[in-house]
Amino acid sequence: MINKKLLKVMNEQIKYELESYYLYLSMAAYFHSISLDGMAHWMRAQAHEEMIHAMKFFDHILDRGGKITLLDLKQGKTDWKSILEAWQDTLEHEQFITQKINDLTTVARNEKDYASEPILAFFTGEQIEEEATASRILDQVSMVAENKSGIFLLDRELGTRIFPPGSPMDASAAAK
Ligand code: OFO
Repeated sequence: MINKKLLKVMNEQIKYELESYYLYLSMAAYFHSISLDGMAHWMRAQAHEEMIHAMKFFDHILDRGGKITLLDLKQGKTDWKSILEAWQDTLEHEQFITQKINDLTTVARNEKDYASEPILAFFTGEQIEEEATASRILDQVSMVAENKSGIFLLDRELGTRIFPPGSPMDASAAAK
């Protein structure tokens, strides 16, 4: 049985992961609206990953006999002034999620909830990757800044991100 305090923060984490899903879906819409379909594709893949994250916590709670409580999602940002601002928000958001995973780990350790160690170790590693990727793309966007051909090339590169097969988020697969 999952520890009660941990159950509360894990239910909150489902909400944060779903808010991440929403944020990246919103960014995908923003990038589509300015014809940067590669960046939009990258964001759709990121949104797909966030749904998987939410479901990992969802299933962990169920497996351990806990009650799922789906909380209200906060209304997130729906527009950005620039490409740079969107990528800055991406990195900032991932740093926020890393803090939330750290907080979860602290609760689990204080409550001696050892069964949650594998899932929290997975997310600790995942956040290193998420921050590193967002930071690298942000650096590249800053590098090309107002250079339109640089943005065009970066957009093409980001458009090569691979989706898991059959993802409903993959617009190119739906078009086939
Ligand atoms: Fe779930 O890692 Fe990003 O937010």
